[in-house]
Amino acid sequence: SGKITINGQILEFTDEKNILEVARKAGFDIPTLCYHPELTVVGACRLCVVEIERMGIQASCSTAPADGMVVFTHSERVNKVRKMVLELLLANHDRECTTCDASGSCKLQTYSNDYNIKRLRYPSRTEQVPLDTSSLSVVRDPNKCILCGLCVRVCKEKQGIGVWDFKNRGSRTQIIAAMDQSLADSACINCGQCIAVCPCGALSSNSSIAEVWAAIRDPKKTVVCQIAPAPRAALGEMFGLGSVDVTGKIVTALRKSGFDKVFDTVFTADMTTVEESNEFLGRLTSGGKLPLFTSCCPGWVKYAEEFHPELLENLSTCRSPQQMFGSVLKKKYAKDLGITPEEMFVVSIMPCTAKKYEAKRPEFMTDGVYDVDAVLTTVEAAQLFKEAGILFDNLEEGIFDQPMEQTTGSGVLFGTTGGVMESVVRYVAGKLLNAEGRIDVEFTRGLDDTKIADLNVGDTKLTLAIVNGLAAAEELIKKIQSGELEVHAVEVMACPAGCVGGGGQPAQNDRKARQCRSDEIYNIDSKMVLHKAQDNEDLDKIFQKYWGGCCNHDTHHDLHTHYHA
Ligand code: HC1
Ligand code: SF4
Repeated sequence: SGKITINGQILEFTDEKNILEVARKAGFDIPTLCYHPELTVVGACRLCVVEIERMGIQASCSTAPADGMVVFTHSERVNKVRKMVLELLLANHDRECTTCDASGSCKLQTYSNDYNIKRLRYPSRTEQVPLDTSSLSVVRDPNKCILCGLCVRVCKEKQGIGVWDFKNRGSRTQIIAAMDQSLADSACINCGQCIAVCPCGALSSNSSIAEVWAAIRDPKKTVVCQIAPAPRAALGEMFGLGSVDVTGKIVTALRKSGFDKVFDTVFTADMTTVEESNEFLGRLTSGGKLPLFTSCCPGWVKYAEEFHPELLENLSTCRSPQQMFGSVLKKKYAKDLGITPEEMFVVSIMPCTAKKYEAKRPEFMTDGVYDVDAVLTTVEAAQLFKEAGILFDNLEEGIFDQPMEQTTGSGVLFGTTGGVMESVVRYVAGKLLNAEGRIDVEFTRGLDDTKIADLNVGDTKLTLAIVNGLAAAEELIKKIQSGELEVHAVEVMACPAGCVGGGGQPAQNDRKARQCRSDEIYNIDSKMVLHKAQDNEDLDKIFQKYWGGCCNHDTHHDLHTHYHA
């Protein structure tokens, strides 16, 4: 700690790691491209330079504050360097901003405007290289890459995978998927976290908007939508509303866009809770494989398949809520409507790019057609509403369709890290203790990447673990496999903070945004009437009507699966 002078203002600093963080706290935003507060610092882009007395021009991301330092963050010299850095980057960057997915959220675009770059002194690149569109989830446009390396670092440091790598040196430097493979052939688990950190549109989601419009415009298709838990607390950000609950507005926007039926994935999140909790209780009492790992996150499932085939028996056999809904709609509800699975087109709105991959897994089909036909990320859904000319902020609140309308707060919690575990605990506690009404669980909450707690439910002693981020999951798995830790159940979500931090969520997917969305998820739960999955009466009726009850041979056939190596 000590005192530092920034732009003539004397400030105290304590544990800030670098001048950049001190300056931002003091109200001066220093531009950055290769810096991310949650990743290692490389100081490569030089945009964050500041002028320090007696030290000259230095990168503020990699310079620690020291007592007595005198710093200028926006002096003439500093801004001149920044402009030069931006101009050089722009010379090498495909400037097709009008057709770019990142337009409006691109940091290079924003800074070029902020620093008044009006004319470029350097010729722009002429050579265009092909895009990698092999992945169902992530598209890479090398022409827009500025080599900041954030994708390389997030994949290695947060997911422990390391799909991206640098190749060559100097002016020939490129970023490639390891061993020059296409992304689809790599170990990528489709989480989209590299999209979330990409500052300038080199990585984007593989958009499904065109397919969805084609289905809406096809008179032979009944188009049904389901909305995941997490987008309801984030989609409003795309329309300047902040991280507030926009569930009702999304329902209305979907109807106005031409969707025939609108359902809530929270309904099948409740369904998952019922099936998975009973699976868990069954394994506990009959000596089945433990710990039980959740399997609703398709990024985690693919990670387990790639790196931990020995754990696949531990994964819950429950399909994810997205796929349970797909199955209910194509196998059962289509019949109620008097149409074939092929005549129904199921769209889901998900915070997640891996859900696009999950939807195309061969195990999730009915009569030769996919249960879920297209997945729109939160961002893509907002783009579709914009294309439909919908004035989102003024929309009235719509309600979901019968007969799967009722939902509980526990299903909404799926959208944030710890939420699936809390739902299971509420269900199990409610069932074993015959408890009525609300049951709150504390240890499940908060955005830490690993949470472990012991819990007594009546006479049953449980040790439960929750992780988000696959690097953290890997650490936990090591502890379990070495015998250092004994747990009964583990919730794994690949993305930071769980689905609210998914790779398909709006830009500004940082810690603060994730916290706001997560807070709103708990807020929605607290405003709802019901809080445990077993209290969902529509769900009971649907279980009765379609399978003669829950957790039986027939629900197993339609709502479960089996992951193998
Ligand atoms: Fe999720 Fe799930 S919570 S995986 O994070 O279990 O994507 O939101 O839809 O399927 O319900 C995502 C979110 C989502 C599923 C549910
Ligand atoms: Fe790595 Fe996830 Fe990006 Fe795939 S989508 S490259 S796993 S960060």
